[in-house]
Amino acid sequence: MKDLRQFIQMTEEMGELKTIEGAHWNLEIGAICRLVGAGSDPRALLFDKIEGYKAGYRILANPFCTDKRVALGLGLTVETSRPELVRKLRDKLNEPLKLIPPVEVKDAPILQNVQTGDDVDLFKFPTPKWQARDGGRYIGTGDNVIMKDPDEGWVNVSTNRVQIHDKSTATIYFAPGKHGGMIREKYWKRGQSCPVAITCGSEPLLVVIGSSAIPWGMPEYDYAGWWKKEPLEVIKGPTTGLPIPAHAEIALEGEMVPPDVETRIEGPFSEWTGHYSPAKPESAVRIKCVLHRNDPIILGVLPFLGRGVPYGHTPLVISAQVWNHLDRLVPGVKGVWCPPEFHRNTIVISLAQKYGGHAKQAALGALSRYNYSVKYVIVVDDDIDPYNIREVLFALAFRADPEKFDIIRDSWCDGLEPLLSPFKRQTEDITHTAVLITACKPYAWMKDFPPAADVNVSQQLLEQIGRKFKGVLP
Ligand SMILES: Cc1cc2nc3c(=O)[nH]c(=O)nc-3n(C[C@H](O)[C@H](O)[C@H](O)COP(=O)(O)O)c2cc1C
Ligand SMILES: [Mn+2]
Repeated sequence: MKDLRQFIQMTEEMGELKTIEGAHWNLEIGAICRLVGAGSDPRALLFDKIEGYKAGYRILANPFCTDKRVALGLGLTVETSRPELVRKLRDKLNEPLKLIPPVEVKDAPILQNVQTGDDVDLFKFPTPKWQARDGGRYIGTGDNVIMKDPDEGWVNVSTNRVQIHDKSTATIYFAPGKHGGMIREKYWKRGQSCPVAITCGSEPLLVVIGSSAIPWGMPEYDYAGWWKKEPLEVIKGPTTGLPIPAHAEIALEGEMVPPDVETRIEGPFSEWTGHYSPAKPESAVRIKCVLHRNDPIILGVLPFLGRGVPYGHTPLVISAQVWNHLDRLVPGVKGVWCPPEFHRNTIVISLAQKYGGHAKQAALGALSRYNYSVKYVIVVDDDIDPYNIREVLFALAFRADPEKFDIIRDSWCDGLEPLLSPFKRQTEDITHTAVLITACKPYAWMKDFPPAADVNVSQQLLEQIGRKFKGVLP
């Protein structure tokens, strides 16, 4: 897959696309995304003929609301079973990592339209105001923010929300400790603005990779090359020189000025925590150049859908990364899942306990692989299905002893954490408390633990009552 258009076409072939014409960018598109996303048939939505905009200037939203489309986006064979999908992804991530750098091309769809100087106009795209209390219009949700480390020379690519403020000014939100934010600080410390390119709409894999926890210093484009088994085609950005995917839909080039030069109020934005982020000053991004394909398509990946909608690629990616890590660390891991019901702040590990301390070791291992914004690590026994939230809650109710919860203080979190007090925000103490919960039978007296009630009726009993109550039982 090279671009978003191919994803749209394949989604249509799977019968999972719905085209909607005539919606307004102001709240209507966001409302439709929520309604359809929360419904029984959460199709991908292609908005066209958006009110006040040219036909063909489109938005593709809700790409990842079904596991089938997540699989498609990840480049995996389309599976309907979630455990199978996690297994496929784990296999993929276990392939030997051989980074493949991008190749530069001269001729590319993204160069079909290029505007600079006074011709730059961010409002030429039908950017939605997604939710009622959003601070403005967000062009960047399923996007990529591209920056070069000024010391080390590698290119970071991340997914961050991007708000537009006027014809040529935008803002980007970076959580503390994430690569993009740390790179821009390096420029500011030298008194320089930080060059940046933003793409809004590309093959969805680049959003998956841009939003997954890969190490500092590892260029996401090269990682994408490894994933795809072929180099990503890029152009050299006309004003920044930054590499921009040749098949992206829209690219914005500009610079993030130091905050003492100019800021704009960024947010609020309805976020993955199911709450609005606070509004606060962020560095102004001065857009110098806009590039887009003919009839461009904005990609909308809406974090706010997390409340009420079983959505997203993030639980899959985190689960596969953590499981693979744990398999190298401890025996007996039967499953790892990051239940979407807990958004993405909980990791559940199903474990066949083999020795004292095993459960705690697994919990610590999970937190060492994926720490960011994780609030609960729950270890359950291997008779508990981690994909079944009822089972996990059952284990919490009857096999977790609150007296034995381990509290991890000052843990790394997102600035969007709703529990951050005004004082913590003021002092930039962006941390929270995490808890390790062993919701499993105490190893020391496991053999004496009361047997669990039978969930399944034995085959023999099933046949017996089937015969005896034929015509009586459903
Ligand atoms: C749809 C979506 C939107 C996101 N928006 C932001 C954001 O606005 N700010 C942020 O710091 N992280 C955001 N993230 C999470 C980052 O993409 C993720 O933490 C990533 O690992 C950051 O990459 P980096 O460490 O290379 O900077 C978002 C993730 C997704 C899936
Ligand atoms: Mn990175």
